[in-house]
Parts: sequence; structure tokens; C-alpha cells
Amino acid sequence: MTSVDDVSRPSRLAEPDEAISVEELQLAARNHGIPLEALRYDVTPAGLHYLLIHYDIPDVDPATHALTVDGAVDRPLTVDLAELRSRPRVTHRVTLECAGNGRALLRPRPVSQPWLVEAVGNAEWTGTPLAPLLRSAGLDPDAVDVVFTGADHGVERGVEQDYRRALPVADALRDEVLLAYEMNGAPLLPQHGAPLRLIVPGWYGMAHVKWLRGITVLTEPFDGYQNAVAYRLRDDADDPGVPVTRIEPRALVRPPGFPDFMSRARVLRPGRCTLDGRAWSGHAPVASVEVTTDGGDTWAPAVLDPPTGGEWAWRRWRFEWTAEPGRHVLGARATDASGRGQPVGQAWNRGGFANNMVQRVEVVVPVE
Ligand SMILES: Nc1nc2c(c(=O)[nH]1)N[C@H]1C(S)=C(S)[C@@H](COP(=O)(O)O)O[C@H]1N2
Ligand SMILES: [Mo]
Repeated sequence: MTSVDDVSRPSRLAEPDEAISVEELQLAARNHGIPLEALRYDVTPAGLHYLLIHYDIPDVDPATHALTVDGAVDRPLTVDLAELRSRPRVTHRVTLECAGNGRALLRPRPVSQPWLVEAVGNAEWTGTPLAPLLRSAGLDPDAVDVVFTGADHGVERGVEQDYRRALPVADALRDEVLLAYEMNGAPLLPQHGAPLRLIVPGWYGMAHVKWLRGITVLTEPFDGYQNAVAYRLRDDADDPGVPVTRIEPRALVRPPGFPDFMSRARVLRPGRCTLDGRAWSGHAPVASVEVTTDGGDTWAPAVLDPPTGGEWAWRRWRFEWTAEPGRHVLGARATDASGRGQPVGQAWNRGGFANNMVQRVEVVVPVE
């Protein structure tokens, strides 16, 4: 017998001394992160925004593409792109971060897309709000979950499936949730979900379904793979866990100076310099950022620049530093208005999700 099971990998943890494999590298080469120097841009240029594509980029023809709304609704709908474009048009600047960001730094390492800290971007998404479309379909009063289906197809743990993710009805009906057809003022690129994707400001990436082709309203909780199996915070494989939802606060340092090609360790000239970076949270606005230059032993407050993009966009921070000759480990940590912060050590879970451990940027300041 041959089956899809034969080629499918179980979820597993790397052995203590196991290096990143060619399979993990294959994922990393497809799904690139933001080059950290691109933290300089308020709005991440589309080609520098991180990517996460579970299967293949599907072949979708925008001329014939349509979105269906069905399930527990009074009036099932089919709308094409021209119709979606004729509906009210809204633009939100939104920081998108993959829930697996930071995974490859965890010990033990969950084997999957091996992100370090670079699975983030801040783009401008234009589209039409989802809620009025759902309301025009007539939601069943007993509706519980809204399932979003992409046009991409693959295998997870032996089971063939389309990419499908659900949101609880109350979250799907939030004003800021968009059916987006443009990124940074241009039609969506194939890799970012062309011609239509969901944008769920404040939520980790997995909720922002790309190549969106169907919306199905359920009166029972959705039990599909991406909600019931993947994207849960579990202590171990038997733990039912809790769903991954909103983005935990995080600050990143834009690495200063210049890098060594192979190690990417930084070289910085001695003297005064301004360190900067970005900070965000999907729970509440960023309230403060602190910086360490000694690997987390001591912290000092950074200055937050005025917001440049509304409540879902990252914010720039700055910190004046005098770089003395020697080796330094830089990092930054954000605290949001809900009181959530960032641990210096790892917050481990089986899937390596929502881990916002403080970044470590190693810098060598040579004697002049
Ligand atoms: N249809 C579909 N939507 C998807 C995915 C996918 O594989 N298929 N990946 C999700 C994940 S895990 C992330 S982090 C974001 C990444 O969006 P981006 O590639 O535009 O940055 O898309 C989400 N939407
Ligand atoms: Mo993701």
C-alpha cells in the first residue's frame, strides 16, 4: 500500500544536539523572514515582508475568482472581486507576525519552520470590512465559528486538506477585520494571497487566510486541523492546550553597525550611536520599551516615537548609547498597556508558538 501517510512527517522535537535539517532548511528557503535592517521602514516594502506558505502558492485567476459565503446563513452569497472592490474601501496598517516566530531558538527545538526572530512585517492592507458582508448573508443566531478556506491544498500529518482556519463569530465581526485585495497600495502579490486574503489585525499570522475562496458559518466549534491540532499552546503532545490567538508584545533591535558575512555578528565603531527598532503587541498598545546592552542584566528606558500607523501598527523606539570597546549583547523588551511583557528566558511550548523571548544581538566594538 502507498498512501499520503508515507510522505508525511509527525510533529516532533529535535534531539538535544540535533542540528537544523535539510527539510527545515527547505522550509526556511521558501518562507523567508524580514531582513532585520528593513526594520528601518515604517511600512515594510512588499518584497521584504516575511512569508509563510504551508503548501504551494495556488494558481488563482483574479478574473474569475469568487468568494462564497455559506453554512449557517439565511442567504448564501457568491461575490467576485469587482463586487468586493465596489464595497466600502478601508486601509489598515497592520503588524503581521508568524505565531512560530522564535521557534528555532527554543530548547528543545520543535521541528517546523525554523524562525529566529524575523517572521514579522508591517504593511498597509486595503480591502472591505468583513462584518457587513457576513451580516448581509444573515448569520444564524446560533453561529459559533466562521471558517475561512484558502485555495491552497496540501497534507498535514497524513491528512490531505485545504488551508482552513476559523475565528469565533465575535472576532470575525470586529470592525477592523478586512477582506483585503491590496498590500501597500498595489494588488496583492501571489505569495501574499492574491487576489484576496483575510486580515485580522492583532492576531498572529495563521488567522490571516490567504487565497481566500470560501467562508463557512458553523453552529458547532470548527474541528479542522489548523484550529484543533496545530496552533495550540501545549505543554506536551497529550495536552489539549489552548488556542493561539493574539500577538504577544515584542520589541526588536535593528542590528547596528555592519555584519560579518558568515556569522552575521555585528561590528560597531566605538562612540555615541542611536540604537533603534520596532515594538508591537496585538493585545493593547505598546506602553514602554526598555533596552539592555549587557544581555539582560540591566535595562534602561527607550524613547517611543509618535505612532505612525494607528493601533495595529508597530512603533519605532530609540535609545542613545555610547559603545565602549568590547563585546556586548543588545536586546529590547516591550510592555503593552495590558501589562503583558517579554521574558528574557524562553516560554516553551510543544509547537514553539507565541514565544516572545528577548532577542540577543551580539556586537563587537573594536578598539580604534
Ligand atoms: N491559505 C493560506 N493562508 C495562510 C497561510 C497558508 O499557508 N495558506 N499561512 C498563514 C501563516 S502561518 C502566516 S504566518 C501568514 C503569513 O502571511 P504572509 O506570507 O503574507 O506574511 O499567512 C497565513 N495565511
Ligand atoms: Mo505563521
